[in-house]
Amino acid sequence: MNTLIFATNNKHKIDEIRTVIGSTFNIITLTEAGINIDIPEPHDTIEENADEKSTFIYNLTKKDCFGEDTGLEVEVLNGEPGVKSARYAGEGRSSLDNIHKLLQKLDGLSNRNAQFKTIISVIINGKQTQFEGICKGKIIEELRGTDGFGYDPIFIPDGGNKTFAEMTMQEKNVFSHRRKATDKLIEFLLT
Ligand code: ITT
Repeated sequence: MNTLIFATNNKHKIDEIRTVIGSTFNIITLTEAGINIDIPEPHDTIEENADEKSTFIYNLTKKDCFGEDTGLEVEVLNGEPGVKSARYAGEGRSSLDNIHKLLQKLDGLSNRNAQFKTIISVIINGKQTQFEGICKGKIIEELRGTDGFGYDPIFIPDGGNKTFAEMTMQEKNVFSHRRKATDKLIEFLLT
């Protein structure tokens, strides 16, 4: 069975991707690989930061690995918070701070269209490839639900009537950006 190191420290991402991948492949986390490091995300695009994560771990281990970078892109804010999603309210601030900043910026605006974009960057035998997953939806005006992470309490995917934070992980995976990118990764690994 293929073994891949997943270049992330985000436990929610690990759980979501493991649920999709099941037992098809063996996913090893950074902690399980004995790597205690916060991978830098110095770039201005989600694509470049995703590549940074897989390149960083490949250079360290020379093993097959992948990383992913995700951002929430809000239409009326020209794609903000986008690549800055994790630190929208400032370095070291919480997800709740990020949500409140976003809701403040959208206050009174009727266009609530947004999308999550995930880019998975995988390196197999030294060759790097990317896969994209997009989930379109709307930002609501108040927080709903306690599951999930990040911006989940304020995002309702198109075709759904609950926020991601009101869904089980299995329900979120029906719609999610991360699942769509992971499906493409699985297809690639199986061919
Ligand atoms: P790694 O870099 O270690 O993978 P991270 O938490 O820093 O983990 P990102 O830079 O990709 O991850 O994510 C940016 C932020 O976007 C993240 O901290 C969340 O606040 C938000 N985010 C990402 N995926 C999300 C999702 O599925 N639902 C809600 N918010 C999400």
